[in-house]
Amino acid sequence: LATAALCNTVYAQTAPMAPDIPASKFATTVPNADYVRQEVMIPMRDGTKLFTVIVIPKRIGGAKAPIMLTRTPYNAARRAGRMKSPNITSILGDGDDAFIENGYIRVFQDVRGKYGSEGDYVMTRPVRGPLNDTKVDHVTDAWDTIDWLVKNVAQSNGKVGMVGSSYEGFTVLMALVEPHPALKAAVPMSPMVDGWRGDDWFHNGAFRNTNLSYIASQNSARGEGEQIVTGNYDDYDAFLRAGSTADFAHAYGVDRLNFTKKLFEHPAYDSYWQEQALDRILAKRPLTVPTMSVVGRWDQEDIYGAYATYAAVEPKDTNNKLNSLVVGPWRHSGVNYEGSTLGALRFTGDTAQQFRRDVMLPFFNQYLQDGAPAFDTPPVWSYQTGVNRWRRLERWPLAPATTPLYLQAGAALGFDKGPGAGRAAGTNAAFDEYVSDPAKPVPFVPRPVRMGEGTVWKPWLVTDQRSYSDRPDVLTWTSAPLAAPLQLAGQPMVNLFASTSGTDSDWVVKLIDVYPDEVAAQPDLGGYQLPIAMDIFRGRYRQGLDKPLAIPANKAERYRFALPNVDHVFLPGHRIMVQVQSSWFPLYDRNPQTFVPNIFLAKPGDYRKATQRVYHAPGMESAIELPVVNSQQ
Ligand code: PG9
Repeated sequence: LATAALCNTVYAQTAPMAPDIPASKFATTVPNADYVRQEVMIPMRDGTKLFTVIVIPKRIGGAKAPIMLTRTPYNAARRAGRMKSPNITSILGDGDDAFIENGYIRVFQDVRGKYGSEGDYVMTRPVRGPLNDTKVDHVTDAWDTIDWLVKNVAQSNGKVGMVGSSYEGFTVLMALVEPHPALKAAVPMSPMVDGWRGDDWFHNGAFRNTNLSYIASQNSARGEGEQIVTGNYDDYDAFLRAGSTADFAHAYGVDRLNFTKKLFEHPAYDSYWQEQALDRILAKRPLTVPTMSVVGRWDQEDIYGAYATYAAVEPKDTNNKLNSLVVGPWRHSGVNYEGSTLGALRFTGDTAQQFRRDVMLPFFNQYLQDGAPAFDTPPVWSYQTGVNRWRRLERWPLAPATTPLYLQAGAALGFDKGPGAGRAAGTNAAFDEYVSDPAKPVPFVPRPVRMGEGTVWKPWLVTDQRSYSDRPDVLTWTSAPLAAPLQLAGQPMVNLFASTSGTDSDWVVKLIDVYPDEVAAQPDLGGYQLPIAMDIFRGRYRQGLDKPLAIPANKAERYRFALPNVDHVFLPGHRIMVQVQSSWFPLYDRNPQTFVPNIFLAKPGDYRKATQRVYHAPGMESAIELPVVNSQQ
């Protein structure tokens, strides 16, 4: 009776025409949740409020706990809401497993201007200074956020850690520029550090066309943005038919977005890029917060930044305690997912979880959890590929110097310069040559190219290179099968003597591990050409990254650039291979091979075939200088 009366009363109070969608945000109740989830707007020093989600595990009860903070442009509500569930393990990501098990308070915040946060969005907003004349940046926003959290989250023990990958790794590094005293430890993963040298936007001056769809989706709206719709199944066709990258951007309207304009206005490594490179900024700051930089060996988006930051900061780490480096056998952000395979490669179990549980968690715990034991943080924790094992190292790189591996006549590779200083018996050629045709650029993965598909994009840096080694526009040199293991630990350097019949040129160089013809344990690896380190260099920058210069036609010039770091053992029976080509499409924009002031704006007539020569002649001994380590460490 009582219930019926209550119902009648309630119904009687709701007018038939009362609006049925609440005026303010409505959320269903999640009964029996093992966490408390709060959404707050945290005020910054300029009055802008940033949307922040705080997830507190109920199991900590009345105890105090540390906060693990991530600042993101990728929707904090979703980062803390993978699915609706009463279980904290279901609402947070796989990469949060170690934090969940150890009672951390997990916090995600939308950066200014994205999703629930107020303010203007500026892509990877530069630090206050010549590029940022406002009073706020990610440095101040992180500081203000941490200050608010430790003062307003009742369960906070006053200690905060920061973690995040890629853009979220960039915001971790930004917080270290002027860290809040409560920020006790940081793990930037695959951080975007230098957009021109080797992270997302360019590699050595060659532009990464994938960015245009990223910019469309991130910069066309505060929330979910637009997609580029080409009507082409194969991205190769879509980009080739458009013409230059600016033509492509124009065709789909993304040249109207400010960040596209900024990219097109700064094709060289000018002050715009130099002044926002975070390794350069952090090198000038005191090192006070224990920092563990993490990256995947085959990180297809930000393979540069973690090593660069570690190297820039390392001279300040006098006791080898505060600045550490972790490299796992992962793709971009793979550290936060299952890590037992990558493409065709199989590793020793879930290497990503091994790192999170056995290294990252005790690293954070010692600084953040009251009473946690000290952890002997490895200065470098590296997964050695080829032999598949984790190693604790005292420094990086291990190899004190490099040893040249010469591109010899007769498509051979060797640690000597080859017969007749580069002229193999029976050949007179002082060079090998190919024709690079911008109308038929070399694809970076087998066609059809589907850059937006995770199964194509995520493992592409371990793609079997057999599809390219026999192309007439790719040069290939191969060593004899190795009789003994060859261990590399450091950064290979390209030292190429090459000419072009054009007046500009790209040089793509790949260091490859060729598996034996038959691999009984895993037949699909028989003869596999596994990329160990590959990169591209835009020839116009050979005399200075900020000094684009035409290349004199048909004149051999020296091109010197670093490949990504390797920690790899070429096993006996394997062969070493080097490939050289002049396009890597459509990931990288095409070099027209005619010098023009700005390649973004090249016109159809600028794209011309060119004859490319790579020399192995006296005084012009092309080589890849390898970081060889002789003893097994
Ligand atoms: N690699 C992505 C990105 C970072 C920074 C700027 C632009 C893109 C990312 O995964 O966040």
